[in-house]
Amino acid sequence: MITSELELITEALLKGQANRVKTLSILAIENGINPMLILEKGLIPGMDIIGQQFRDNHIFISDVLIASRAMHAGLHVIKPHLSGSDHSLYGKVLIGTVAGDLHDIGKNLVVMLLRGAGFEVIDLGIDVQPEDFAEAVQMHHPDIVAFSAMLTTTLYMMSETIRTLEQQDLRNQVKVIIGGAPATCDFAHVIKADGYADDARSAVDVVKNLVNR
Ligand code: B12
Repeated sequence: MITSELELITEALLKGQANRVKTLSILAIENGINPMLILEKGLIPGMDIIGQQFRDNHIFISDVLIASRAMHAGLHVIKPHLSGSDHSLYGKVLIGTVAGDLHDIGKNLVVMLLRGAGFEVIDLGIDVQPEDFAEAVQMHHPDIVAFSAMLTTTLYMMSETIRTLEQQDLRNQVKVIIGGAPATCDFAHVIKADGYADDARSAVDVVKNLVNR
């Protein structure tokens, strides 16, 4: 029963039906389905298929945009249920998608789960210039700075941003973690980041470990 409800969400996302994804997600929540299950078994599988179809040139970028709008409609519904407001704050995380990169679905998931786990998260959004990260570090004094990138061509902006933090004597005040499809643990070592995670759930674990250290 639950499976079919989740499959309907995936199906609606694949068709780019934002309103239907929204309605089905509301229904699923009302029926007591765990929001994490809606995310992992309904919404993300849809985006995975869209990614595959885009890679294989079966759909156009406009189709991807329409599907990601539907994804956001679902995320909007489950967000309040993932991010409880009564959590105590464990630490402060500053996050953004690096300069030149407009992908934010994965980053937004990381934001949601971190907030759900009780962290204060300052989200700088997409296409964040190194100087803007640095300015935000000075302003907000986060424990962790998190970079997201989805393009191989924007990965190097992570090291650029770290360099900017170093130049402004801010690097030793924060831990840096990275993520996004082209990022790897090895790359994190190369650019001397403090942590890497390949999905939003493990991002929470990595942040918890670094804050506790
Ligand atoms: C949706 C999408 C878009 C949308 C973005 C909408 C949006 N608001 O984000 C639009 C249509 C705008 C887009 C544009 C482009 N895209 Co695009 N896009 C995708 C697509 C299909 C899905 C990405 C996604 O949202 N995945 C779902 C989320 C949940 O997964 P995720 O992002 O990986 O995030 C998870 C983890 O990586 C991790 N994570 C993410 N961030 C962080 C951060 C931290 C700190 C941590 C710890 C973890 C973490 O946790 C997340 C949740 O578990 C991918 C294909 C794919 N399969 O990934 C291509 C893809 C990323 N795009 C690609 C390309 C080429 C482009 C364009 C250049 C296309 C073009 N010719 O114009 C432009 C670039 C625009 C720009 N300057 O950024 C390529 C990149 C290839 C490469 N290796 O560089 C991909 C891989 C498609 C492909 N195979 O060709 N795209």
